[in-house]
Amino acid sequence: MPSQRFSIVVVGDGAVGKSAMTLRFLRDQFHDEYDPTIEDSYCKHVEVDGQEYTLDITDTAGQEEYRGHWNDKFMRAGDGFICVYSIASMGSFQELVGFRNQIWRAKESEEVPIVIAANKSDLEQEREVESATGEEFAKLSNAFYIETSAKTGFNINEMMIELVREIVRSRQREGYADMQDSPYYHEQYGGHGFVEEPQAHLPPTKGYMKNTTPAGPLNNEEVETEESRFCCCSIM
Ligand SMILES: Nc1nc2c(ncn2[C@@H]2O[C@H](COP(=O)(O)OP(=O)(O)O)[C@@H](O)[C@H]2O)c(=O)[nH]1
Ligand SMILES: [Mg+2]
Repeated sequence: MPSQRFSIVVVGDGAVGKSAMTLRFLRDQFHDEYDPTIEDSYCKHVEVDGQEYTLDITDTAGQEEYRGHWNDKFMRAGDGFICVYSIASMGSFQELVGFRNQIWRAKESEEVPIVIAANKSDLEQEREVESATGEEFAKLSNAFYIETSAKTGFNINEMMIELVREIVRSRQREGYADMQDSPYYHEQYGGHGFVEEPQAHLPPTKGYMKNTTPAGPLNNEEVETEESRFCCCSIM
């Protein structure tokens, strides 16, 4: 099957680690310096569950101040979202409701592929947000919860794998709904009775990832060609 292209947007309060997570995922690197103004889009090929995907990742910055009327249009273009907070900052967790609501509003749906990333899990001593609190919020947001550390690399690849799976599942649900709308479906099934959902073959992944073993191999490769730079590494 040809590679599918997904647009991923990383949002969250300033200094929670959005850029560090993006850099860890793209290059497996971590830097300590903090530049709150950097915002960029990157492109990377990954393989998840035997299928290739091209991910266009936008690492957002600086929208915190004018979020109210910021860029619903730009959010609408996202296929999946990583909502990041720091476990060492209750304030950054409280900010997530606003980001999530903005995503829901832009997408006109509460069933959006979202991963809630509780970052800086290496700072256990400074923890202000309990795992259960983050998990509960994820449940209320129809989202996947995962604890990560850009510093150590803990669960960064897994976070992206789960987001890709969420997007795939959501597409399959949409396809299934379209199928139910089609005259063919009614002819075939009479619009009732049990039909196996197309996503049933995917392993169940809803749940809590902290301290679990890696979700599986991720063959990823940052795309370096001129063409891809041109098409997906624009500065937003
Ligand atoms: N200890 C720790 N520090 C982190 C982690 N992720 C980011 N940081 C640091 O937090 C600061 C802000 O990170 P940055 O990625 O620039 O935040 P952004 O504003 O959300 O993009 C930087 O000094 C990073 O080095 C992490 O997982 N653990
Ligand atoms: Mg940043």
